[in-house]
Amino acid sequence: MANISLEVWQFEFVSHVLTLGYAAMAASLFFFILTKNNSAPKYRPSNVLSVVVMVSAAILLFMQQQSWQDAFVLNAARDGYEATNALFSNGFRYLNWLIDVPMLLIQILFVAGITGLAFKKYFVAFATSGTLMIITGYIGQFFEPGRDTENILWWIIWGLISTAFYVVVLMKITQVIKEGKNNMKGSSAQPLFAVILPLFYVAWSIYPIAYIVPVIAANNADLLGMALVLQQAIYTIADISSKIIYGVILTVVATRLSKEQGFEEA
Ligand code: RET
Repeated sequence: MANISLEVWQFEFVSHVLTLGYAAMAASLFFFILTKNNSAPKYRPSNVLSVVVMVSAAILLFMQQQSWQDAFVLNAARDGYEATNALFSNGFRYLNWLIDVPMLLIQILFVAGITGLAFKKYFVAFATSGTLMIITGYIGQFFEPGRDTENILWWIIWGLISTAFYVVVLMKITQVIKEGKNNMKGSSAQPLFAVILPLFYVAWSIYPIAYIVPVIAANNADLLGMALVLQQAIYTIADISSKIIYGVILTVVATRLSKEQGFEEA
């Protein structure tokens, strides 16, 4: 990466955070496989989609960690890291989101009990707005401050276009959670399902915050290392919340609903 040197702790901290990210996805993969049959067949696609999300995230976050290792090298005095000729970017993350965002949005439909025409409508809306949100953000990150192709104006414009699609996602998911709560009236699973709304708003909104973090280094290149540390830590927290915690809640809700409906595990 161009002209960035890192303190030893900065390099190591990001290495550890990125490793935590893919290890958590690999571990949770087993949770989602092993709990699939705890719920009735109609709810199981939610677990199956969590499995898809985990595999894709574990592989792409591993690649993200490798690219971090390749981008910096310990200096001769062993008191800092210097940039190599390899680039570090968040590119792998965006590829991961391209797969995971539509999956995460669609998996909740199965647990919320949305069927028929409504299912098809939400499916199409989530797949298109989710994908467009990520593709436009992906274009924008090429212009991020600190990159060789930096261009603040284009970075902001693509970020705003992406935000427009994000607003659509938020509106639709709010409706889905409301409908799901109605479908769960009288069930002990309803309060837990309701927790997904604030969780979703917080966890998903962390991503655009991480997108703008490099702004702190726009006028001060000394802060580029700090921006990288913050951005990678924030993305990892967001990933664990939006994929694992969300998926576990959906699994527990589906298991409770199944039990209440008389489903007995074979
Ligand atoms: C971008 C670009 C800047 C504007 C906005 C963004 C939103 C990103 C979101 C990502 C969610 C990702 C998830 C991944 C899970 O695997 C693209 C950063 C609004 C909301 C949930």
